[in-house]
Amino acid sequence: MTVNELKHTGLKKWIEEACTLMSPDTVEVCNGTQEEYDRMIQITVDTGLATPLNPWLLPGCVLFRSDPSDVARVEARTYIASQSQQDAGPTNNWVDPDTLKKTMSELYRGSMKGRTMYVIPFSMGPIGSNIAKIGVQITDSPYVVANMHIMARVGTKVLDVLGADGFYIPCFHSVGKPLGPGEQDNGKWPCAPIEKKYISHFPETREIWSYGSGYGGNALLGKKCLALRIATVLARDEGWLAEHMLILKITNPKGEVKYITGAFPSACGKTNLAMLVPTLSGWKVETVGDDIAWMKPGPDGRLYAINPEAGFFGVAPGTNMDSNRNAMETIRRNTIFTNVALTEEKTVWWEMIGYDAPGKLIDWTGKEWIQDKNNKEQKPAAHPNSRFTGPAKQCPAIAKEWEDPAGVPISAFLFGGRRPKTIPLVNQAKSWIHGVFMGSIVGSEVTAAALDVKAGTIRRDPFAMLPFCGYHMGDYFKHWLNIGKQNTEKLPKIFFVNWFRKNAAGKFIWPGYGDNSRVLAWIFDRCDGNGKFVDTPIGILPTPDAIERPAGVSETDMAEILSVDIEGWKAEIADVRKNHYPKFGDKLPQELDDELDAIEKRLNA
Ligand code: OXD
Ligand code: MN
Repeated sequence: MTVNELKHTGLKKWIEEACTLMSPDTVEVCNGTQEEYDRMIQITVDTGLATPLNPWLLPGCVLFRSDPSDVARVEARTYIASQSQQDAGPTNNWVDPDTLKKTMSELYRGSMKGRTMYVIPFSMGPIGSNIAKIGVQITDSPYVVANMHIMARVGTKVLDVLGADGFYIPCFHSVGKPLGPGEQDNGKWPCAPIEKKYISHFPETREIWSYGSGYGGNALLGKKCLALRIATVLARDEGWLAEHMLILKITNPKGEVKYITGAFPSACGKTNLAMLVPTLSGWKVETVGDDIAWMKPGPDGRLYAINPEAGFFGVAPGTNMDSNRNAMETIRRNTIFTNVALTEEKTVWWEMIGYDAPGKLIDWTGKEWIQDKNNKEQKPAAHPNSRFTGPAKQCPAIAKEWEDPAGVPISAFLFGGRRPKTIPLVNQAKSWIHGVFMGSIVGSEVTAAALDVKAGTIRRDPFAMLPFCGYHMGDYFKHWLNIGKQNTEKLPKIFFVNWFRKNAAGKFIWPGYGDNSRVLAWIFDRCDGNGKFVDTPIGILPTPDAIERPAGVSETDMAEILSVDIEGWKAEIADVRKNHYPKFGDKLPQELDDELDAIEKRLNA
């Protein structure tokens, strides 16, 4: 389809303006067909950016290696450009929107020279669902087009729903590397230097402008930019929730079903939990989503969730047949790998894939790599943030209702993080406000010393939304409290879980992975008012015999991870009071301050 054939006059005008600014050689409106996907992949193969993988072992799969400056989300270059700085809040970078647009317009000027501008109409959520939203991304990256084909619903069917005057979120994207006459990428991943990368959000006008990066969350604008940062603003204004949450379906041995969502900071095993294979006999877990949940009250007053995405953009290292069999099965075909290592057989390998490197590899930087297990300093063959982009429909554990436009009714919210001490295995909130308090203090131990934070310290990441909330986090807490004022008896129950407690020797006490089903079973029962419990100063905990112990966990271990560490909790409360809550200034809702006082009082009683 050509731009002239578009029915939506606003969209047509927006594309024409973008063309004038960015000067692409040609423009193509994406139709979302397999032919189009195959053509995008072929272009990247022809320009030396993609390596086709072994068609017998990994049919339909390709490997990309990005530029070393373009391997992850760039939080320091991510902006919430609201009219007033106060609205972006203390946890976001802010620039005045007019200033930012001026700066970025200069960068966009001529940025697509020598390239094709692709126009990708996409739906976040099943097409036509009343929870779904439409976006239109323009991009000069065929890699992005192919990834968007997997991660969202794209093409003509979206334009049909948009009609002549429907609402869409306009998303600009350019890798920021125009080509001279006759020039080609020639195997060099196109992007701009770090100081020219901008991932910008304009919450009032619902716009996204991204420049200079071709990677993941910076470039696949439906995901973090639209489905979280812009969607949080829409959700606040329209009375729903846009959250960094997995969605799972759990069935008990009697065949009864519940749906649970869970928010965990990055690198806490969210994808693994969404796809877990229970070790508890008779129980079943299926996947609805692994990263984002959009939830709206349904006609019966319950909250209904959809997964706005259509694929998984998962971290490869650490994914193996034990940690996540379902993910491994999902990515056996039609998958895009980025920055993993290549084997001589033209398959993929990464650290902790479950077996040693099979011979000589090409690492993510394109160099020869031979595994040397005696060399503790050896750099990894796959980048630690290397990824797979795989279609959700290929997941063996995908729930049959994962594309139900009405969504699935949620019974429980989980919050969690990596907490080696103090935080018990599972803790049910006593009330909605207590649950919001739990979400507001989510924290996770910093494991990689690469961050500007000392390894071993706790980085607070409220609701696992720190990099993803499009407005002031204090107002976001208030929004959560407001949601709790409606249909109170139908609201999901809230739980805090912690799979990462360590013993005195520094070893994990709880095995995690499939054994987390034991905790989910208790949560399931608590949603019906069942399950053995004790009421404690910090919340409702299981009795030590309420959760069936997995192999290797002794009675003493269980008592330890289900105990109330009074002194640890006093320190936790003191840390929240001194270092965390003051960040939100007078936007911190009084209810949360009161909750802090109430818990402290109970701990001192
Ligand atoms: C992600 C993240 O990539 O949370 O999903 O960082
Ligand atoms: Mn995420």
